[in-house]
Amino acid sequence: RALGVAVVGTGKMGADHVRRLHDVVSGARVTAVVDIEAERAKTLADAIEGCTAYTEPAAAMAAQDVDAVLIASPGPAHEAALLEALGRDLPVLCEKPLTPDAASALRVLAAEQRLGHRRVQVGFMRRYDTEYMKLKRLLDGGELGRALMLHHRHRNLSMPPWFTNEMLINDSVVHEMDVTRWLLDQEITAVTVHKPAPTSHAPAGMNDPQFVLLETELGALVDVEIFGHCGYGYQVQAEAVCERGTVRIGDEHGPRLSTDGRWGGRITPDYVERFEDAYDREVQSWVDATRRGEIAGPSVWDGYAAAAVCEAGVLSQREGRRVEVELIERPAFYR
Ligand code: ISE
Repeated sequence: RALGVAVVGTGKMGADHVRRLHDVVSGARVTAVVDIEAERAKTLADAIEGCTAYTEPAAAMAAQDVDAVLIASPGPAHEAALLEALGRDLPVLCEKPLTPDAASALRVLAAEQRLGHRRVQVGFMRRYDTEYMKLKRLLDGGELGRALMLHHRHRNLSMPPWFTNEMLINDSVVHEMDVTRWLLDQEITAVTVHKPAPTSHAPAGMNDPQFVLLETELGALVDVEIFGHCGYGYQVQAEAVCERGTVRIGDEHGPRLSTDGRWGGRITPDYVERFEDAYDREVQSWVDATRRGEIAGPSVWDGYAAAAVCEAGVLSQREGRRVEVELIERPAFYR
């Protein structure tokens, strides 16, 4: 039968995943939606046959028709929902970040290991983006030689009003932390956050943009420009500098138009549109694997490692110094 999914959190991403599970993905149906805002959950549930609205994740997870959980609530709410799902041995797709700090990520790591088998995939969707996948294949193929540096640019049109300085690291740069670890197949060992004079479009107190320097265990250097209020669109680009060549991704999306003495194209306004294909591929592969009784994709270890790097990043952001990343030894369970 189709996988009955409870979607926890129905904000921008959660509502988009409900639509995706309902209209795009095969083999799954949304049987529950959960939100502390009861009305919001009810409106979504009413539009889907056989879907019930809840305000408590635990109540939804206890329902007969719920086989799996997609967590899309804000980061600080993830730990409780993850522990609840693991306690019930339910498969989970958890939006990034896994949790907002290393200690809480370690509690999830411990709970999954106690269960004895992997149940959680972390929503680092860039790993499912076609261009990132091609870049990964190129780097793994070895024809360009060793990767020496990565340059990342991560620009948002603007940020929601509740976005903080720390969230620029924990919710935005966390993506670059994950893709860096994945692309290079190395852990990140140190973080330094630099803060140029902010744009006048940033809210008071926010350092925007920021320039983040990552060091990896085999000595690669990685820079990330995070710009929350660039004001013109959503852009995510990366360049790998290798011994025998360079690769750039994310430069152009969609049709290039020539008219009226000009050429150009449209820049996507947000991540929901820019990474639509990646989200589709991510959720479909989670559903397929889950129905086969398997789990794949970014693991709780990846979520923990990214959280530890974020924690070092937030400290560096606050104290204006280079901070080394502390990781526990990788358990055999996650090898
Ligand atoms: C948002 O939460 C995301 O995850 C997006 O992918 C990221 O680009 C954006 O900066 C975050 O706010």
